[in-house]
Amino acid sequence: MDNTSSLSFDARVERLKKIAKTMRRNVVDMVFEAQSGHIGGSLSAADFVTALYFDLMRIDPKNPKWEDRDRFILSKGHACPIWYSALAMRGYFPVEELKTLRKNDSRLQGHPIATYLPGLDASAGSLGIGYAQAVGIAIEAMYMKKSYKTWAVLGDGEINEGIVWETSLAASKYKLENFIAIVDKNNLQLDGTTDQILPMEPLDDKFRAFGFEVYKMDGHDMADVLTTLTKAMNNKSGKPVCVIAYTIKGKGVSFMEHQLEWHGKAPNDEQCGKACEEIEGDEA
Ligand SMILES: Cc1ncc(C[n+]2csc(CCOP(=O)(O)OP(=O)(O)O)c2C)c(N)n1
Ligand SMILES: [Mg+2]
Repeated sequence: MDNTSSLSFDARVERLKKIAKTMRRNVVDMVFEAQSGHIGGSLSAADFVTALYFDLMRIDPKNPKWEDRDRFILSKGHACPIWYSALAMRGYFPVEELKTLRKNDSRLQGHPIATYLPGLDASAGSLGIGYAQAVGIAIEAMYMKKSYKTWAVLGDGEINEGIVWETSLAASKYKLENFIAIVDKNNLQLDGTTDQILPMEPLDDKFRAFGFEVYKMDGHDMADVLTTLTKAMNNKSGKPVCVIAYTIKGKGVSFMEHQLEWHGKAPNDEQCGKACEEIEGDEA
């Protein structure tokens, strides 16, 4: 956990909201600089990734391999600009390096490679694979009697993958109360709405049927995010947890919000300027 223990709940929320703005700025700047990358799904995940990295998770950036650290895997690995931003801002590597996203020889590839960068607990990009690795890590924690938590972030298109459900059965079988899946429910995937491609509702009932404790939160209301993730973190139900985060793809930039085309498109000069202005000016 970051050193926020002396702050009131409201002060923690305000602090996180400010950090989330910088996280969003970084995403826009990185994808602009690279002229490629996944912006929409990075922005939808910005608030809860911020809450985890800057308040809730027990991590030590100076000791990235610390055995007792909480684990985090962005299974929807294409949205790695938001993961890289969190890691850089927490001091795992220089913030300057964010500019190298997707460049040849960069440690910040278009899909995260765990051996390239400190702080990445698994590689991800082939949808569903990060989730399976996360559950494997949580099983290890259980056997080794470790108290760390394992967090995995899934996209709502990613959960179409069969491996997600096989993995969920295993998480339930092993009663992984140390494991928390967050589904970034932004209702869009690569080339359509999630309902057009493969309807998954009722999602809460599905995860319950697969043996999970299910919580829901507004993924852009920082107070709700902090409260719900704290509850998930302190889960003692004897079951793994799934948090359904209701979010907006492209959140924070008006012309990107809910827009399929911004799944994996880079802004031009003018769009980048407007996006940064909006993020800076946002009162939230
Ligand atoms: C196994 C696999 N199939 C297909 C893809 C191509 N792909 C990349 S992103 C994406 C859509 C993901 O949508 P979602 O999980 O909803 O992510 P988000 O909306 O948060 O960006 C797809 C199909 C992939 N990366 N891996
Ligand atoms: Mg989606």
